[in-house]
Amino acid sequence: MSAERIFIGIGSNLADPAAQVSEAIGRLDRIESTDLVAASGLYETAPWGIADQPVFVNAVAELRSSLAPAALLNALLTVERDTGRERTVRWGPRVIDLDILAWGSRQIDEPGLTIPHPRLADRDFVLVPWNELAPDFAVPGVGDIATLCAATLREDRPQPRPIETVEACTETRATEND
Ligand code: A4P
Ligand code: MG
Repeated sequence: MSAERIFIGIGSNLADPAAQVSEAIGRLDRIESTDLVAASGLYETAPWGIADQPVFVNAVAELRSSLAPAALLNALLTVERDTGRERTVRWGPRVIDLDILAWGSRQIDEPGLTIPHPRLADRDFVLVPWNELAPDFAVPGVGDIATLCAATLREDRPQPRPIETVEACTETRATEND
């Protein structure tokens, strides 16, 4: 397993987005030659790009993998397909969207694969969950996550809001059954 830290952005705004994001995180752990190291909490985030669409749920996961980047991207596209995504409008609603945000210190620019993800510095919905996992991580050619995260928050945009944890629901159910 390579020691490089790999970060994946996860987003959904259709068909029970929080469940889709949780399901996708589970599927990431089942990709061959790949381990899920950590996952951020889930956040409700205002749509970016096309404003007139349902709110998103976003999270970031950290992986280790011995796959090549193109092979991991392929595996992510399979997870997207298996989670029921239908490709429609760019920046439009989607059941699940998985982006490779960064791969250690690598900079890759090939047809169909750009790492680091070119639009990450604009995106509070990526940087806020990422900051939970790796505030000190330096995105090559861009900057460290904590600084990028602070710079991306805007007064004219609602901030990403953490969604309540599943543990809270489990506790409630346990009490009801007593
Ligand atoms: N591709 C190239 N580089 C990468 C990479 N680093 N990771 C190629 C993943 N894919 C990469 O992706 C199109 C192609 O990009 C892939 O097949 C791959 O070969 P896509 O996911 O079908 O395209 P898209 O997602 O419609 O477009 P784009 O520009 O990737 O959109 P984004 O950047 O994913 O943004 N608002 C909130 N609040 N939360 C969101 O999650 N997401 C979007 C989509 C818009 N607004 C949002 C959110
Ligand atoms: Mg995408």
